[in-house]
Amino acid sequence: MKPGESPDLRPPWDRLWLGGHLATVARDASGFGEILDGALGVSQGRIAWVGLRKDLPAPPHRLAREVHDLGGRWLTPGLVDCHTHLVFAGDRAGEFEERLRGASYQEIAARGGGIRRTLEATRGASEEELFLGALRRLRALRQGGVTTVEVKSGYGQDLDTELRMLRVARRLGAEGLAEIQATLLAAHVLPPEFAADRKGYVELVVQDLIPRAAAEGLADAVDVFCDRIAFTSEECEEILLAGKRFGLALRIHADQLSDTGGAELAARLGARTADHLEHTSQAGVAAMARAGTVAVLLPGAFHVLGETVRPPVAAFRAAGVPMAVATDLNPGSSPLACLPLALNLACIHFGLTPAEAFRGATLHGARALGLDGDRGSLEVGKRADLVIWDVGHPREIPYWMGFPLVVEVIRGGEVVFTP
Ligand code: DI6
Ligand code: FE
Repeated sequence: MKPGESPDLRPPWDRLWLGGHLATVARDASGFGEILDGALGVSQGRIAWVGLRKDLPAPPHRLAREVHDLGGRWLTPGLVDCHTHLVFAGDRAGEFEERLRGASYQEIAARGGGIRRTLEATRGASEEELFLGALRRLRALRQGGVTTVEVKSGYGQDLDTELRMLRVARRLGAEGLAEIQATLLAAHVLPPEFAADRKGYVELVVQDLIPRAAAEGLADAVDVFCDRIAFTSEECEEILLAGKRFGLALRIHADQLSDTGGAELAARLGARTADHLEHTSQAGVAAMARAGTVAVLLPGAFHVLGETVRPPVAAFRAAGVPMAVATDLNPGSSPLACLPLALNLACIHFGLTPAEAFRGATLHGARALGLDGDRGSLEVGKRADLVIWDVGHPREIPYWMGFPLVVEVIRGGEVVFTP
């Protein structure tokens, strides 16, 4: 099918799944959007039919070239991990030990460790080394049912390394394991050569980094880390506005370690998401609700850093702010390559219901990437990115911790992974 062409969804379909249950997570369904004893037809990589098996318009073998039996298992949309730092070199297991002995993330950052440490390792790594490391982590994510992943740069903070990281993200996409959206995390940490020249770094980002990444088609979005240990709201605004001029979607690491008005900034600039949000105020929540900003919750970082202040989940819920959940996979604050485990952490630490958490890693995760019209739920016309789970009910997906529950991962109607 060529871009722009609409798929022919009439039978005979390419494939039909039945003999099990569906969690549609459809926009207008509540909870998991369960369909017991359901059926789902796929044509040309798209969902052609979803409903109760008993409502199928003809006997299964007349409807599709291949009929697959779910064996009583559950079929759900493929998971969307909408916030990862998948590309990096080295690890920070030494800092993990330091933090267990009492040092804080902020103290380690202040003495030149933290993100700076990974920046040095990443600058020294070849494209091939970065690619192979990221590929390994992408495989781990896929084992947990992930079919779409956002990948950030941000461990280079110079032209060469940032573009190299983004090229790796594009290569990962071409590999076919999952669809990749690439984000230029232009302002993550102030690089050492600009220690005495913050303005100079912002200029480099605005005048070189963003235009180059956009011109080479290497980035879909631009992100910034707005916090006391990172960049001020003014610096972030200047960078995000530059991204906007080049047609990039906007994201913000907001209010993770302190309330710096990141949520309000995201809302004011029309950012697609504000991420972390542990310290977001009521005013921030209200601004996000008015602007339609997605709240991306990252319980892995909260868990690993032993944080105590939770994001205002009840307020997001009351205000109707869509909540996505992602791994934040990175070597410092969230060495977590399992999205189902992130869902468990979102339930335990942040009080999400299992259904809210699951929606956060499907429909709302897709919305965080501007892709909710195309995937994230089982609805006719959407991409057939699907997962078959060996569970008695989808609430088990956030419930079990570290269990391999995935039986099959399907992308565009094709099986791409079986354990
Ligand atoms: N917040 C985070 O949790 C990650 N980045 C950010 O801005 C941490 C990245 C790292 O520590 O390497
Ligand atoms: Fe992050």
